[in-house]
Amino acid sequence: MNVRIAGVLNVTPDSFSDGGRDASAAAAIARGLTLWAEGADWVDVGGESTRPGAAPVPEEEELRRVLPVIEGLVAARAPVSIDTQKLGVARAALAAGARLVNDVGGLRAAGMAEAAAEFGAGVVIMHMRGDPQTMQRDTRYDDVVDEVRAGLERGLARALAAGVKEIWLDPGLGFGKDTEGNLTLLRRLPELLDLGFPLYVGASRKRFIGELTGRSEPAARRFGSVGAALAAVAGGASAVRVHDVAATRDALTVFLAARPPRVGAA
Ligand code: HH2
Repeated sequence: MNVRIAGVLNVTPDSFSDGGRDASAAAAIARGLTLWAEGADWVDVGGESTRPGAAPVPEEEELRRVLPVIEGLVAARAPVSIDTQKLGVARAALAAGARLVNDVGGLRAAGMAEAAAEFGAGVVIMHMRGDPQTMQRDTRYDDVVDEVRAGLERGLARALAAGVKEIWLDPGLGFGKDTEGNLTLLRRLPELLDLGFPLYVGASRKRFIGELTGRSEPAARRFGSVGAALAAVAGGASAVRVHDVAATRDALTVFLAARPPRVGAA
């Protein structure tokens, strides 16, 4: 299957989507290995919740959460990405063997792109308006796709200048976007393909899926999340970031085998 799946592993006591279930390192490593066995191409390890309104976590605490987990996963040969906005955390994770920096800050932190290049790692550049504490205060856009594109272009320029070889672009669903903004981004995702880099989309268990399906409990948004992953891939995404790896993998396998070829595609 040529669509990649990043399995979400939140090592946080306050994450919205799995309620901090993975808070102890051993449990988190076991959960990460399960995601990998279920068909994740890599495990996305994060130690700071980015849900709307979440308080920032000090660097030492974030490191304390994620490093033992990354070390355990790398020792078991599971491919790992580090979900962080902090240069110090990214560097430590890369030194421990992470292969990809997933930065919801879009490489805003000085030195982030250079660190990825230095370690020969890839980057996921995500668009976010403001930061998690403020991002849902204003979710109006003149044109959400244009603004996301402009933000991604800024991150892309940093990555290219630093010499990063593997670059993914992510519209940042839910990061300063309301339900209509998220749906507009999914419907118009093909427009972002013009940027010339593969698209990575994280819709899994997000609030807009709860709004569409009437499911307030994040874990109950699994089927809606699979629907969003299929929509993202139909729109041209090459990677999806999901909590429910087995369900997404099966759905994508069938979807990719059965979908009609794109009009005009080679
Ligand atoms: N979404 C979340 C976290 N990291 N990274 C990328 N590239 N794209 C996303 O859409 C994205 C992301 C938020 O989801 P989750 O990890 O489930 O929650 P929390 O941040 O509360 O841990």
